[in-house]
Amino acid sequence: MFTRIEDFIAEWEKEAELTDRVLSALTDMSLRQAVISGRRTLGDLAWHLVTSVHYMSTLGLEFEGAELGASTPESAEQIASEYRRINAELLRAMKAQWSDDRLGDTIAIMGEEYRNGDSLQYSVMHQAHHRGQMTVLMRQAGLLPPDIYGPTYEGWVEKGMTPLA
Ligand code: NI
Repeated sequence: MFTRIEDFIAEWEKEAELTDRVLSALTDMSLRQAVISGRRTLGDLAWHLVTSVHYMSTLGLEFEGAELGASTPESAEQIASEYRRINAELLRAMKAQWSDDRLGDTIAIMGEEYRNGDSLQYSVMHQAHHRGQMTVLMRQAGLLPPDIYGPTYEGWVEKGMTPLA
C-alpha cells in the first residue's frame, strides 16, 4: 500500500512511461488484433487502460476522464494522446486535492472496503497486467513490443546475447 502521495506519483510516472511506450508502438491496423475471435482487441485493451485511469475518481479525486461511453477509437495516436492527457489530469488532481492522510481512508468499492493506498497499488498492477496482454497481441499483429522491464527477444539478439527462450 502507498502511504505517501509522492511515492505513488514517482511509481505511477515510471509505469505510465512504460504504458506510453506500448501505446506509442501501436498502429491503427493493429488495434483490431484479438487473441481469439470475439474477445477484446488490442485496441480495446489500450482504450481500457486509458479509461481505467479515471476509475481513480471513485476514490474521490475530481478530474476529467475520457468522454463518457466513448467507444474504442480507430486511431492509435488518439488513444496514446488521450492516455497522456488523462494521466496528466490525474496527477494534477492528486497533487492539488489530496494529502497523504487520504491514502489511509477506506472507501467501499463493490461492497468491500479498500484503503485508497491499496487501491492505488491495485491501479499500478492492473495497468501492468493489461500491458502484458497487449505485448502478446502486438506480436500477433506483427509489431515489435518495446522493452518494458527488460529487453525483448530482439533486444537480446542486438546485444549479441542469447535470448531466454
Ligand atoms: Ni481491467
